[in-house]
Amino acid sequence: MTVPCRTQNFICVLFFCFLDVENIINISQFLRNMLSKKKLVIDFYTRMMNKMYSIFGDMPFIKQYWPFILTGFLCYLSTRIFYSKYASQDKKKDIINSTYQTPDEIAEISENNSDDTQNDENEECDDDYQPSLPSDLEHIPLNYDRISIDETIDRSNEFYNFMNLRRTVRHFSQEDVPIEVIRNIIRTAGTAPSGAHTEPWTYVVVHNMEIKKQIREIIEAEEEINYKKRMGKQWTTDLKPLKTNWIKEYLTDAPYLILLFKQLFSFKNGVKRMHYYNEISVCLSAGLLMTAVHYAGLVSLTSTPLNCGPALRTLLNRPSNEKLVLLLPVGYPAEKCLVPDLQRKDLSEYTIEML
Ligand code: IYR
Repeated sequence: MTVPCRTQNFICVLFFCFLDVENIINISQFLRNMLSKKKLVIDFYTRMMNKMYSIFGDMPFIKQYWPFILTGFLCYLSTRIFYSKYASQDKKKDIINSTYQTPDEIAEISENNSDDTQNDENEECDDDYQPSLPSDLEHIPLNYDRISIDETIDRSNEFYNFMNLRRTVRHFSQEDVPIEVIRNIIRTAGTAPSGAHTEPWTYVVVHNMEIKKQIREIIEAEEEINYKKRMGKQWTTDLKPLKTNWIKEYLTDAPYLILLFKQLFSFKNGVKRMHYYNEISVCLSAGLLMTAVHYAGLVSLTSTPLNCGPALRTLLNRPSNEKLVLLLPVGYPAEKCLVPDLQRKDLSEYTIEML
């Protein structure tokens, strides 16, 4: 049977459409896998060739024009290879520009890109890996005291009422706070859960006025550009009711500045330790820190100094595997401290109950 010329053309077009970037990558990965299993490859190749011959044997168009089709395909392939080479160079640039991805980020399938391929590492032998925690880590009984349901209800209510009093403060008293209090607050923050118990946080506590002044200089200079040029009209308009700007007296008024860095990875006994979910872990720790500050009768501000991370990291001598996440001034509120009269959303506005 002879396949019509138009159908053969259609098959060629389909073939090229099918070979988009992802498919080229998939095919090359597939070929690499196959090469590691030579016998399978030979079998597969023989079967493919027989199949191709039986298909194309009945297609005079393809039979006649195969050199053009092949040339077209090779041109297509070299363009793709050229493209992916540049894409991988861009990727390297991204790493240098610190868009370093941890294994959890690599493993995550984005919402609009369903991908069931496994992380390449999974194909390696299990013996190549050693856990960061001891492999014979003991599991012990939970230290837990059960309280009555009435007490649970009372405590949850009391704690909510207490936490509801927490306010973000931008006007600090210069009154000092014992370092012991700050240490206990950070100890509390250190009880946060973290990815694979990697505890990927570094808390830098600054009390020294000279360093606080330098931090303020760096932040005010950068925030002035942020507010005037980078943040945009909508953002600065949204911030107007909160009366924030690039002048940040709290950076020298508050007795303590706590700078929280996320550690992307670390080294333990010369072995690199991956810090999974490091940003989430650090944010959980920050939540506990804020709670502990409030419980200790102090106030804080969870500030995110935009574009100041590298300069502050350098000033504070932190290594390049650490990135600044938050800066919190901590202390007592100024005597005539004002806060914006904000209302919190009602529970029903941000909760969906499926009871
Ligand atoms: N980081 C700036 C701007 C800022 C941004 C947000 I979103 C705020 O809620 C508050 C301030 C600053 O600290 O002024």
